[in-house]
Amino acid sequence: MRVPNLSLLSLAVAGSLTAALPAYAADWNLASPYGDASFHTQNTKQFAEDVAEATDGELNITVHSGGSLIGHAEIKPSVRRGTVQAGEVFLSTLSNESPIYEVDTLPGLATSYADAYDLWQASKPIITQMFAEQGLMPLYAVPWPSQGIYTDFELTDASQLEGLRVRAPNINTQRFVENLDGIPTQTEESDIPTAFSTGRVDAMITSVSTGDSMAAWDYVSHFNNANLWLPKNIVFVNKRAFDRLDESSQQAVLAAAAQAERRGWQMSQEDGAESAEALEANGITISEPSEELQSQLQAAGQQLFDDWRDRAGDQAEALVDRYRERQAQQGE
Ligand code: PCA
Repeated sequence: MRVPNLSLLSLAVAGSLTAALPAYAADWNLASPYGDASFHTQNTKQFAEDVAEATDGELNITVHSGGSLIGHAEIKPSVRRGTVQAGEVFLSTLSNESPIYEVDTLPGLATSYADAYDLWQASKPIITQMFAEQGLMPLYAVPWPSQGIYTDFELTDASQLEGLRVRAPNINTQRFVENLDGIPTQTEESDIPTAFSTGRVDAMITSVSTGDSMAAWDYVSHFNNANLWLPKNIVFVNKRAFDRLDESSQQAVLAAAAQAERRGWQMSQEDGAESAEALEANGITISEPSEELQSQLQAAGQQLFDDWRDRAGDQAEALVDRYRERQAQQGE
């Protein structure tokens, strides 16, 4: 009996397989802490669809929402290692790395979408550089609607916050709560319902969007539209994974990212308006801060800003100067 030459046979099989495959196909995983109810996740899923379409399926990005693949704090380290190719995080949670990441949670600095966009333009070069030093590349950033205060009573005076356990999504919000003599608790968005139902928190600071997706009306009755700041999510990729794509796929990713950024800023505004309506429809009273409360919040905010300045360093100061210059030029 003649024994077939196995090595030649396997070469032939391998050859025909290669010929059947497109030039290069890649599958990326993108991890996000936010659930499917969030407009951020909807935008990121649309981004993934746009990339698949533009590359004719050669780059498939699977979005793992709601922290289902990895927890929020592990997303950036995992993308750095390359165990997942892309991620989305709440930018200000990186503040333990640098005060640069706190600029979009500084009270009174940028409280409209136009100002927040200027601040992002002023921040982008330095954030891109800091990400590049870690082998990462930002794709786009999108703000949440402005942050306000949810309570189960009508908030008219900051003294009502004394001793209250207030849920906060990042360190600067925690500091802000401390400046108001409240007791801050850092809680992920997805843990909000449990935090309230187990009595771990009495109040929270977040946007109308998160209040709506987390059914705030189950736990609180009032939203004070304090308009503290418009913090952003950032979507980014492992640079080695990006470099491995062929040129046309790289272009497709960048084009879809630019489109996702434009769409996301629009969605944030629309979702803000719709979420406010949904909150009211479910019985939440929305009010603007009284003059008294406004000046108390401003004082707590000023303290936060001054403390930030003390630890910010030259690069962070330069960023704020760049932002102010942009604003001054536009005002001319
Ligand atoms: N929602 C997220 C981040 C900011 C926001 O509006 C949260 O509260 O966790």
